[in-house]
Amino acid sequence: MFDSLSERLQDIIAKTSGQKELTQENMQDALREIRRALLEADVNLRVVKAFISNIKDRAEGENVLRGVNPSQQLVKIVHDELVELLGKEAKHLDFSGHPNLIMMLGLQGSGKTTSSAKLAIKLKKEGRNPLLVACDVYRPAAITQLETLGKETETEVYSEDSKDVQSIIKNAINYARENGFNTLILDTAGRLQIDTDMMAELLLIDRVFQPAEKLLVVDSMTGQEAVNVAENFDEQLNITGLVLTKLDGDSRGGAALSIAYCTHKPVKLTGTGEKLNALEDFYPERMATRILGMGDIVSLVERAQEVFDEKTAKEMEKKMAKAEFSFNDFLKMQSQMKMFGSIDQLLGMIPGLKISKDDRQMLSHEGEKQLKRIEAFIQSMTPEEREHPELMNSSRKKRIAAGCGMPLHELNVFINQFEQMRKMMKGFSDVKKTLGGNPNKAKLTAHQMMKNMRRFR
Ligand SMILES: Nc1nc2c(ncn2[C@@H]2O[C@H](COP(=O)(O)OP(=O)(O)OP(=O)(O)O)[C@@H](O)[C@H]2O)c(=O)[nH]1
Ligand SMILES: [Mg+2]
Repeated sequence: MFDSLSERLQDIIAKTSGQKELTQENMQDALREIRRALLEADVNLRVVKAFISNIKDRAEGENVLRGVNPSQQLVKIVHDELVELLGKEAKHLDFSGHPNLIMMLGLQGSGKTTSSAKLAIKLKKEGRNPLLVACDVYRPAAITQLETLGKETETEVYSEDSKDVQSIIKNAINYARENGFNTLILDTAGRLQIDTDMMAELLLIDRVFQPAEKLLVVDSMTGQEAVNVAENFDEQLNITGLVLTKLDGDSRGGAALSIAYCTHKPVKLTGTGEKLNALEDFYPERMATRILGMGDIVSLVERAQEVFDEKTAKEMEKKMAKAEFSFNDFLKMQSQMKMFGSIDQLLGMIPGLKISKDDRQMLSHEGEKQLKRIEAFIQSMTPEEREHPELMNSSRKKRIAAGCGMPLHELNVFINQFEQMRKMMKGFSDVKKTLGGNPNKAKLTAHQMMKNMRRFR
């Protein structure tokens, strides 16, 4: 459903990817386009305004991160704001009450009856024992429809040949208690528009039975009107959550994205098809990643945020530039790299870096093997030696070799190569810098990096 919005956002971000830094000017362009994309996708105007203003504030306030480029950082900001917009954390159904009551409400045709049956299947899978209750006593075929769905889903349906909804629910509760059902799904009647009769009935059910869940079922295809309807229902009934149906449809979907923000109520479930297993829990995080389609970049930036603490990185860069890089610095850097994941994973996450899988694995394998040997070597040194590579002499080398069980000549090779290693580290910092810019250049530098690695074998 969000395909076109998704494409638009990805295009906008791709446009910023050649830039070295996000200046106020090019940020403004990006924001203007994001705004337009959201409006075209039918996102509510209020939501768009808040969204853009939040992105702007964050982009201006955020430090430049090492290891990622500004466009990747923008992806992360847009992603986080989308998560925020969609309700931040997943909220699941409330199963309190004996029995537990879940009331489905909404306009005609929004998908209440279908979603009730889908929910029954889902709850059974989760080990609950649901009973469907036919509360739509107005539409002639409503009860038959629910009964058919009950057969298909092998769920018992409670219905009565009566127009008194209150008494039906009361009897259904007794029936459930006697027959071991722990959740009642109340399939209520829909109207073309919100009217006073409908509201009065729902309010009465709410007051008398106090269902744990009052789920407003909203058809995602209905556009901005859905936002108004949801706000209206919520004002009068204080709903507990939303079910967004027909997310499999081909409309723009922006309205559906706006409802959680406008009502401050969580989307708890989504309907994604006509089949009866097409009902899913809603996860703001997953939905945001789906819309933006850039999960890898988001996790790259998150890890960079965790790993690269600004100060250490600056210190190291200075040392590298002056070739004062010590064995300790090497260990520190290596532990940061490890937090990033394997070299293979790291290379795989860098967008635009096109090296073949074989090359990547070779690079990663060689790199990791080499790093392990150097690590063992350094760990056998005294603290002083680690800080001052120039202290190395033949008796120290003998001791260290014995300590880590490596032949002396290998240690000699290592020490001779330590200078080269500093160069390689410097090379790696250049790769990081280059990756902030042109991906084609990055490709070239990755080749240089491989050459460096080969020299170490
Ligand atoms: N594609 C798709 N169709 C859906 C979905 N949910 C419901 N529908 C369809 O929407 C139509 C209306 O669904 P119902 O469940 O009868 O809606 P309702 O809210 O109970 O309608 P009333 O009882 O008349 O108020 C049916 O044809 C369903 O198959 C969904 O997630 N995806
Ligand atoms: Mg119905």
